[in-house]
Amino acid sequence: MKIAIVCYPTFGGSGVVATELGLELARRGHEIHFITYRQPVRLELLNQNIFYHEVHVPEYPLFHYQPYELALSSKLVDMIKLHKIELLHVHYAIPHAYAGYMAKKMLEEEGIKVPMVTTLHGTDITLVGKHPFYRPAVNFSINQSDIVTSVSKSLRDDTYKLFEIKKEIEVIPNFIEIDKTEISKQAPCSRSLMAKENERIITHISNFRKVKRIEDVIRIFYKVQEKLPAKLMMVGDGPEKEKAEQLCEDLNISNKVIFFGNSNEIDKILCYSDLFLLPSETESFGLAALEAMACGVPVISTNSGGLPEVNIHGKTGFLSDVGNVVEMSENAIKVLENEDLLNQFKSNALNNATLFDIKNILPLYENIYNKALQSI
Ligand code: GMT
Repeated sequence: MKIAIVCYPTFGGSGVVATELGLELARRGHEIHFITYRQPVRLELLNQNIFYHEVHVPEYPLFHYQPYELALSSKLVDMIKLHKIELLHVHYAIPHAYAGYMAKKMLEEEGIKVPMVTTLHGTDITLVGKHPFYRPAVNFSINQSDIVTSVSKSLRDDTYKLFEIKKEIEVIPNFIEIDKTEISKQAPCSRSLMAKENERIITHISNFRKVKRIEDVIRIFYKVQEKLPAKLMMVGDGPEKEKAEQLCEDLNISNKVIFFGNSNEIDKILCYSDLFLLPSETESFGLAALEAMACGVPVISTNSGGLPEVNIHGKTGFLSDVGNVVEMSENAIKVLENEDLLNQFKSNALNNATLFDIKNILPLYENIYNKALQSI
């Protein structure tokens, strides 16, 4: 199949999922065209069957806001015609499904029919999409998609609650490439560079937005390091990072916390981690938690959104109500101070992650694509 993928090219989970999906589809012989404003962070261009088309938005001083949706839909029309693309897969309702719908309509004028699959990722629904300023457009674009998928049951249910959706939403969970993590596990793990032998290593990875409750990460760690020797690895960048660094100074734990910034070496950091913290306000899925589990790292998280579908309470980690820092730190200590329990959780985490291996999930997308092609 010739497929166009539209996504956000940033470090966010949706961009990662879209990129990894495209790469695996290309390996299976499909021709994949990424169409976005920057090369996606995990996209290696020197792959067979991979193409990247950049959307340029010309700056014009008259406009207060430059019209990205217009540039994207025009680029979609041009690329779909030029490369005879058969199917459009947009990740994120805002603004991709909206721009995709316009592209479809323009193409229809020329007698070209291209089905559109829309994958909902969370922020486009539970955080931004439901805002009254966007809601009608999001509602419309979802209903106009030929097939709609969501990354968790929880996100599917939220979408039905928040919008008037007339279509069936199919759940296709996010995935991990187990083979790749197995290969990276063979590389030497430089744990000794980061912590002493007797110290436990706790890790958090995110884009440091408010929804990630970074302060809770620091406060959980604060309580843990009072009970046992530990280090905290903070990976990622975003608006809450400076505040987090300040809080570490105020709590006098800066010497135990390492801020890495954005990193392309997540596996190398996870290889020496003993525990992963994800105390988010909401999380449609929690791809970062799954990536940690695939490296055998148990997870202490909240029970919000789709997290219980990934992190199994009492098995791969523990779940708590949002903001319950005391319980999350007690659970962290429980796992970290008992070597046998920690090892049991590590192996459970890895086993559960294998259920989300790309090999199991990719055929679900291929089925959806075939269904979409038959629907037009
Ligand atoms: O919240 C993020 O870290 C980024 C965000 C995005 O918009 O890319 O992630 C969303 O999509 C990911 C991939 O499907 C999910 O794993 C995240 O849980 C989801 N974030 C939220 O729902 C807040």
